[in-house]
Parts: sequence; structure tokens; C-alpha cells
Amino acid sequence: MSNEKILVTQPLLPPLEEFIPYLEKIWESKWLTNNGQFHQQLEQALCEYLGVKHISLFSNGTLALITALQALRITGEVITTPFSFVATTHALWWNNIKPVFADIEPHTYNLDPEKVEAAITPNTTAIMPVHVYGNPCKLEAFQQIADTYNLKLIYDAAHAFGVEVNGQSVLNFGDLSVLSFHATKVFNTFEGGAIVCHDEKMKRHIDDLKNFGFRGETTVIAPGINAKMNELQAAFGLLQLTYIDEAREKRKQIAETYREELAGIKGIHCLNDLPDTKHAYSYFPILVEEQEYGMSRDELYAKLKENNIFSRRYFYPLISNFPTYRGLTSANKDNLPVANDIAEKVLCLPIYNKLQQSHIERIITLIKADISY
Ligand code: T4K
Repeated sequence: MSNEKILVTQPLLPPLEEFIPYLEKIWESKWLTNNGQFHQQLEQALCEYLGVKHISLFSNGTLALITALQALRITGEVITTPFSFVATTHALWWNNIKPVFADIEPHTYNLDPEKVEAAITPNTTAIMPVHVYGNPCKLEAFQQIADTYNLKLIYDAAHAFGVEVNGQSVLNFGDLSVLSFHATKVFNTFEGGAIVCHDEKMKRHIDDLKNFGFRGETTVIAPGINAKMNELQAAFGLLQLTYIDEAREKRKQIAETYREELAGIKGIHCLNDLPDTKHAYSYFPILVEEQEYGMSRDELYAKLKENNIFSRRYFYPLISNFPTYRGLTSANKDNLPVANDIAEKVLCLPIYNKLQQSHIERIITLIKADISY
């Protein structure tokens, strides 16, 4: 068996020669950024592909998150999950908003609506859940809480490209949803991101904010930022859209193979697909129960690494355990027992469209090795 290095992910890269005509057009037009032709085309193409009304492209997902909070003028406290990539909480911090962590559900690893409701104070202004690994949050429950307490609802949908529940995009829920198109994501524009919103007025406001707050040549409506997607990124996104369905299908097959192969192993648990859901298969997380499996998550991680397989412990450490945040009352481990438990046991196995059957077999063989039953 080859010992080729296998990373947790590999970006979706269409054939290079197919990108050249896009580059030629950019050179011809001499229009490199600031709402160019490819930017406009990609916004429209993504609205159609994702089934959403309005989308504003960004240079990355983190700036899109920061801008989404600005667009809704969020202040005070926002209830969010500790089980995510640090950018989720950093976006609050950069806006001078106090993050309040609530615990997650044991079977989806998403923010638990009941725990959110219990964490609401007079200072709470919004809820920011994450569709972790692309698994949809409890959409109706969150909307009900937001409506009851008059809170804004912003979804970090960085992992949820193309995810649908009952034929409806998850991006159509909440006030705003934020996507990431980073190289490691299902759909990438090298770096990139987007905000999905539901009305023209909000889209215009977001577009102004990402361009220094300019509306027209001489008017600045707010202290905006520079978070625009450039033409190279947008052109790459357009090309990539022609390959996305094939790549998503490949990811689905890989996830199914992993599930079948890992099914009989004591102490290794996979996340199941949720009913009526079209998944993104952005990540393939497993939980390693040390007592049953006979090896800890970190030991398995190290063993795979020794064998040139680079799985990742997304999301360990928990955001609430990083020095910046661990002083917050809500970061206390007693407040977040499920999240702390999952973060100690989770391991994301490689998944990407070019991952081959032989690669999967190598990974499975290593996970199965030394098991005596
Ligand atoms: N919200 C959530 C829930 C997120 O997960 C993220 C980002 C954000 C917000 C913020 O969105 P962005 O501002 O990033 O658009 C990676 C990504 O950098 C980050 O985008 C992502 N989440 C996070 C979960 O993963 P690292 O530190 O793990 O990246 P890195 O460089 O170790 O790459 C991971 C693996 O991917 C490597 O083993 C190799 C492979 N890789 C990576 C890159 C960059 C490639 O094959 N090619 C590449 O170009 O954070």
C-alpha cells in the first residue's frame, strides 16, 4: 500500500487551462475588483444555485461575519456556540460584543436551543448559531426564540454550502447567513465568503459596508470596511460552480463508504444524516470513545499522523477554552459539559472529491488495526 500523504482536505481545483479564458477577460477589461463583471455574475449564479434571494460576496468569511453584525447594528451580548472555528467568536469580539456561550446538542453538535433560551439576559441582542459540519441547526426552534425575545438571528453557515431541509436552503432562515469560500470548503474561491439576506435594502446596506461605507462617489453612509471579493476570486468561483455537483456527489459517496466501513467498530461513532436533509459533507467527524475503542482520540490522531494521514481535531480546543475567552462566566466547563466532552473525542477524517477508494481503505485499515474482536 502506498504511503502517500493524505491531508484532511484538498481544494476543489478545476483544470487550469479552463481558468485561462477568465484571466484573459480580466486582462482585457482591466477591471480587477470593485463589483466587476465576474463578481456580478457570481452573485447571480450563486443566488440561483443556492436558491436564495440576495447574496453579497466577500473577500473571506470572517469579514463577512464581522460585517453581518455591523449591518444589524448588534451590540451587548450575543449567545453563540463554543464548538466552532474561532472566527465565529472573534467576529463578535471585533465588534465589541460580549460572547455568551451556551452548550451544544449531543447528537448534532449544534447549539442547543433550550440552553440558548436559558442564557438570555436583558443585554442579549442576538443569537449566532453555527451549522457545524453543515448539519442544519434546529431552525424553527431558533426562530421561535428570536421572535419571542425580539432577538436577531445570524447563522454562521460557513460549512453549509448547498444544505437544504425539506427542499429549502438553510440560508433562507434567520436574519442573515454567512458563508465561507475558503480553500478548505466544499465550494472555494481561494479565500472568500458571502452574506445571504432576504431583501434588496439590506443587500444594498451590506454592499455599502463592505466598500468603506460608500454609496456613490462622495457619500459615506457608515464606517465601512474593505471586504470586497476581487475578480480573480469571483472568476474562479464561476468556473468552480460547473464542477460543484460532481464534487458534492463524490463527498457523499465517501461519507457513505466511511459509515459502512466504520459501522462495526466499537467506540467509533459517526454522525448520521438527518431526515429530509440535503447535506454538504463538508467534514467527516467521528467520535472516539476511549473506553470502548481501547485508544484515545489523541492516540488515534497520532497513529494516523505517523502513517502520513493528517486528520484534524476540529473543533478542539473549544473556543471557550482559549485564553481570550476562558475568563467569561459562560466559558466555565460546568456550563458546557457536552461541548467539552465532544471536543475531547472528535476527529475529522479526510474528505474531498479526489480522495480515492485506496486512500479510504488505508485510513479504515489503520482505524481497525489492533482491534481484537
Ligand atoms: N466560521 C466557521 C464555522 C468556520 O469554520 C470558518 C473557517 C469561518 C467562520 C471563517 O471563514 P474564513 O474567514 O476562513 O473564510 C481552516 C480554514 O482556514 C478556515 O477557513 C476554516 N473555517 C477552518 C475550519 O479550517 P486551518 O487552520 O485548519 O487551516 P489549514 O491551513 O491548517 O488547512 C487545513 C488543511 O487543508 C491542511 O491540512 C491542508 C489543506 N489545505 C489548506 C489550504 C489553505 C490545502 O490543501 N490547500 C490550501 O490552500 O483552518
